[in-house]
Amino acid sequence: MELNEIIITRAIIDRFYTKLTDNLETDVAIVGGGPSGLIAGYFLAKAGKKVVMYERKLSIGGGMWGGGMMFNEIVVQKAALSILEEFGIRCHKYQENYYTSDSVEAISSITAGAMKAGLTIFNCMSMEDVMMRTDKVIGLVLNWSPVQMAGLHIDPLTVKSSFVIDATGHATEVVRVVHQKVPGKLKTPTGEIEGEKSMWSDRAETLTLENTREVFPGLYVAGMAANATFGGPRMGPIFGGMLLSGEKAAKEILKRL
Ligand code: 48H
Repeated sequence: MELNEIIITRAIIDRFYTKLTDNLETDVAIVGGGPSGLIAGYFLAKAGKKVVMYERKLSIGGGMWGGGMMFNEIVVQKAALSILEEFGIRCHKYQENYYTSDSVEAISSITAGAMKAGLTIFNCMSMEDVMMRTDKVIGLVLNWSPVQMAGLHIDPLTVKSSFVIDATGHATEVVRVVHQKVPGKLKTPTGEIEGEKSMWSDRAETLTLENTREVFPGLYVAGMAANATFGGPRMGPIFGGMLLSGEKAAKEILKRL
């Protein structure tokens, strides 16, 4: 049978339109497709929740692809091994409490696992604002990343969700937007963004987990964004904290859905 270009085009438009309209109102909207966001999405979707992720870049995976300084291996401590196992990711015991995995295998397996569990991902889309009702985040304001990159003056569209997770990594973009709109109202010690501190792997890994919580009504932080919001240090290319943070964000939100 001869292939028809218009059917190919129609198939893409129809399917994408369905995916888009199916996700205008969700339980959870995750901004950022790095390891913490993907793990949060996986556990929420696995629990049967309607969960959608928006990632600015074409590729999903955030800072995990590059391992440490483009040496594409990651280190994971024992506490997070169960998460690697959940996705069938192979790991190598380097020494007691230090395990390594190929970063490409890790992020591609997590992405596939999360999608198969039910997570919907939109790539090339960026959060540029949030939707709020009297001091509560109730959704996201989105635009195509290429629109932002080109600096075009094109109005965004809006989606609604019961909870939003800021998993935008070091940039902490959702929290920054909220802070800009309602300064001094974050649930941090100062009400402001505390800011990421210098490298201290051990402390950072513990604090990442502690800092994974609601920072403003309706808005949770996970991964590096949690540390930057609450003033934790960075940890370098050890990823257990990111994985466990995603899991904790999902568990905390599940208690409230
Ligand atoms: C849509 C956005 C927007 C936006 C950003 O940086 P990530 O990998 O995030 P985490 O927290 O899951 O993982 C952090 C880890 O990769 C890391 O950097 C570590 C462990 N560093 C330690 C150290 O010492 O440096 O992913 C965040 C994702 C990226 O893909 C961005 O493109 C995306 O969020 N993003 N997506 N709308 N406004 N802002």
